[in-house]
Amino acid sequence: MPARYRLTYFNGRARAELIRLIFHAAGEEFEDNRIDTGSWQQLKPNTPFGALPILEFDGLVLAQSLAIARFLAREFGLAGKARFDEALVDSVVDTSNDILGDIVKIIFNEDDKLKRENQKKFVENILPFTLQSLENMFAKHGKGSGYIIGPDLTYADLAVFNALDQAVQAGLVQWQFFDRYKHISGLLRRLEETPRIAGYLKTRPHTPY
Ligand SMILES: N[C@@H](CCC(=O)N[C@@H](CS)C(=O)NCC(=O)O)C(=O)O
Repeated sequence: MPARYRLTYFNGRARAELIRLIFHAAGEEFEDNRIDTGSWQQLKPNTPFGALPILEFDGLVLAQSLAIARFLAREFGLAGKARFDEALVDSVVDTSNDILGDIVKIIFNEDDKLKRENQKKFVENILPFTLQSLENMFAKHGKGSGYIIGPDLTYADLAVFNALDQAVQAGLVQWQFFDRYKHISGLLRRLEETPRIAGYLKTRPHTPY
């Protein structure tokens, strides 16, 4: 039987990887439809906003990576419990998405000088400031659970993991960079050891970004 959900994106992590991580963390089946640029030109006019990723299910189509991630997180119980917790979770996801935006801008910058400047600013200022802010969120809202908005795993944890993983995969920092942030490094270890996530990380396609 075909999977209920079909996620369409290019063959890369970028704006689809958080969605893939949500599926894997929840243990939900989906079709990971990775298309090439030729197929994209045909599909583009038939997508809601002319961009990927899109999620198709039950005859419906949803676009915008964060809208898809939030929808699935709610469906799978990974969005936070109380209304304010949901908002805190979203605030962490949006912060992680800002980091991802910075990474994408650096990777695709064709001006070498500007690229180097942005990379320096990212590694020396933006990333440390954001990591410390996330540490503060753990201390205040983690409830000693090891998850950023405790007591349970939410898609905020996956979003933090994803943004930092993409920073490492892009060669901007190494994993050791996070060691001095005790809550974050603990979370990264815990997620990497979670069987469903570990299984995916081992088998996912190798792509440059
Ligand atoms: N805010 C959107 C951005 C979507 C976006 O820019 N997608 C790019 C790939 S990362 C795309 O579809 N590019 C192909 C095109 O615009 O034709 C999201 O998060 O989904």
